[in-house]
Amino acid sequence: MFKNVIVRRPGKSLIEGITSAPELGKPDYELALKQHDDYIKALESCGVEVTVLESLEEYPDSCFVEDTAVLTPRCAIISNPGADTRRGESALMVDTIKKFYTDEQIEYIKSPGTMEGGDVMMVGDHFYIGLSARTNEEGCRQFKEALEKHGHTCSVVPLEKVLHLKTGVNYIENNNMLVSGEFIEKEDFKSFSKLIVPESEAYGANCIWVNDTVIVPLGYPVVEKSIREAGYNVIVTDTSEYRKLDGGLSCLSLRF
Ligand code: CIR
Repeated sequence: MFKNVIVRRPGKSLIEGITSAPELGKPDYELALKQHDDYIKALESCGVEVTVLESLEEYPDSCFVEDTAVLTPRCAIISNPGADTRRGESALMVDTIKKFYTDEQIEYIKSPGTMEGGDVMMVGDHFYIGLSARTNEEGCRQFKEALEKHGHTCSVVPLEKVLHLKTGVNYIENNNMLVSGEFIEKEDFKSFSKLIVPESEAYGANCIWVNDTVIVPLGYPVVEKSIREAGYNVIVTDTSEYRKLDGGLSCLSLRF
């Protein structure tokens, strides 16, 4: 179960965030703020305490806090983002993370290693890390070493197409995994009970499990139905403005 969540308000500079899909247009800032409010409410209704950090105008993508750290029941690993414009975001999370973890529990990914938390998927004590355009081999090596020091295990999953590992695959507990595209046939995930996400709803693969509820983005009916049929309580929330910047539901929070 998760007790805590950290989010960061988007700044007005959000509209300058990194995107691979400029054809979707720039985010509407006011609508993004409203969607952020709704996201926080959805999380609170799952019984977690949400820490809301101030926006950082100098970092357009800083509301995507998931990329700045990986928080486990035993340790916190501060990332080193692979995107140049995001590199400074991780250091700015440390003070907040120190409210929840001791210095001995905190590890740091250092250059030339790069790592973004969107590439990390927790399955109990085991962590999958995507080798991606943002997380390099040295980042994976340091991450594995840090996890093992604290009694976790880790395996590396090379990515072919998507931005982050969790863009395409998400564990929703009870052995259930949402899988799309390149992850449907992956050997690494063959022992899980798979909820297959159709290509037309690929963005919907990024859902989050929070204390037996699954939060699902608005507009992905096939995904929503398969999660309900798997027996979960579902909350639907709109993330249309974050999608314009390749950001999904998981990217907007750190859950621990
Ligand atoms: C970026 O490209 O870094 C942001 N525009 C989106 C980050 C999405 N984060 C995530 O998938 N964890």
